[in-house]
Amino acid sequence: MTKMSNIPHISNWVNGAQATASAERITVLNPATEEPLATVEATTQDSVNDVVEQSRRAFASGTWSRADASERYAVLSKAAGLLRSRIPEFVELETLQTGRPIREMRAQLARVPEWLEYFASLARVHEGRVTPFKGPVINTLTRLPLGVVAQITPWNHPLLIATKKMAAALAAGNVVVVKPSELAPMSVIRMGSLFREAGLPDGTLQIINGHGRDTGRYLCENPHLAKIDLTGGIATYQAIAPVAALNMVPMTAELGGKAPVCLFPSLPVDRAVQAALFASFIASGQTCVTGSRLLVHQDLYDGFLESLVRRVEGLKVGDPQDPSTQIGAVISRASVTRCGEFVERARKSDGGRVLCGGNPTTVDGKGFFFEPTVVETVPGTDLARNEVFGPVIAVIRCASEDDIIRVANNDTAFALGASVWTQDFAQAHRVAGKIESGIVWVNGHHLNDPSSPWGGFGESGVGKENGQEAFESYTKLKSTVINYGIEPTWFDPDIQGARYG
Ligand code: TXE
Repeated sequence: MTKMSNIPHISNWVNGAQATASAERITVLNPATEEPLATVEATTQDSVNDVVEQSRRAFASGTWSRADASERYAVLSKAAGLLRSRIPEFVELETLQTGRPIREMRAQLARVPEWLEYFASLARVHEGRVTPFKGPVINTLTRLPLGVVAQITPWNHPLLIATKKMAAALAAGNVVVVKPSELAPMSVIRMGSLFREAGLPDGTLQIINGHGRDTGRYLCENPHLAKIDLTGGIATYQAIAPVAALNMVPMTAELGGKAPVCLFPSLPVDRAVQAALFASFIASGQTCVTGSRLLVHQDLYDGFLESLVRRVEGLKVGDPQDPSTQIGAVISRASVTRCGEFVERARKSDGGRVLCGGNPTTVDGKGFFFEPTVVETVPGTDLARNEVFGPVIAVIRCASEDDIIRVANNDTAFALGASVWTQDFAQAHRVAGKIESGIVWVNGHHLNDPSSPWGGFGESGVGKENGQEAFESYTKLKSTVINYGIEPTWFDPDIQGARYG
């Protein structure tokens, strides 16, 4: 085990420099080896409030908030280029701190610069509007930045999720305070110096560390925020939302999911199995759109199940640094326990049949690993309804197309992602149209793009990431009404038919 004194300390990023905020520190572990990687600050309430105050000054200075669109475009584009040139170092950090296979992190991070490029472009091309206002009046609508915005980001895709939020907010001219997850903050902190190199004015992007229950809470309770953007659990949303409401702070929240993977008999069995593996086991099932419910039409079911189990048993769980590893660690010991509890409840209380996996495991005797697991169950059970956020997948036999749609829509309060797999063109449209979910993929899963709005219905959250929707959610709309012909004669004597509105 590495000695604590040998590991680096990574300070907060404030006003364009590393800043020490506290005596207390948090140790970041490598989930695959349980070894400490670094320490980060446990930022105190006073320090959080100082950072927000300095951020307010940065916003008021106008250096970024009133910068030309062309300047925002130039800085974000340059940041994209810098990030693209440094992908290998970010991949290494991301793999170490999340325990996810290097193959996944290479594929995911190679695309992250696109988010900076997309929002840079939106900043440059975004135009206001002129409304058809009655009379000799010109009414312009312009979008202004909000102010100091807080972004609370998670550990499962640390860099992707933080970058998509930062890019949208910065493109719109805001000052951003990011609080990354204490479990995997290292890649996000490194973005501070990268943005500085790209020319972002100091104080425009602040990155502070700490536990959610302390630092995250202090940040969200600060009354001077203009928006809170969270990706995390529903409990976190429920802790933050009342304060945000009292402070009249709008929220975007990207919470959990229980994505159905709807598999129809027009698919060859092998392709249905490929689809299920892809949807379910990326990131060891730790994504908000994990295909955690396989809803399989009965005409496909038996052959599918047999082949699925064989393929899942063959998945290579291993060292995340090894390019041939297919399944890495889960984020923490607590997560291993949670996966085990889901399996136990499914088996003991809900009559579920564990078809493969079901147990904690280790690699070379260490790490937080859980076997890829498939449990046959029925609608309405704990595993069919609730998010595991791990590699424990429910498979449910469904009698018909209508049955699949009914289970997909009614069995859970989440509605973030869903996929429909069929070779029947009409069925694809019919089912996709009836599924109640923020994102529906047809013959795909996990597909994303900076231009494509991302966010759920119901308990999966409010608002959207990505796309023009995200950009606009980081702005406020100002209406300027310019009169060039209506005289203010209302209270003059003997005036008939004057207009006041
Ligand atoms: O998330 P948390 P956790 C879901 C998933 C998972 C569950 C819990 O279901 O099992 O959430 O995961 C910060 N005030 N998702 O516990 O705690 C925290 O420090 C302010 C879905 O890891 O919500 C971190 O930065 N901030 C999701 C961030 O919230 C607080 C990704 C997320 O951590 C806070 C992650 C508070 N009171 C989990 N409490 C997705 N949609 O991809 C915590 N935080």
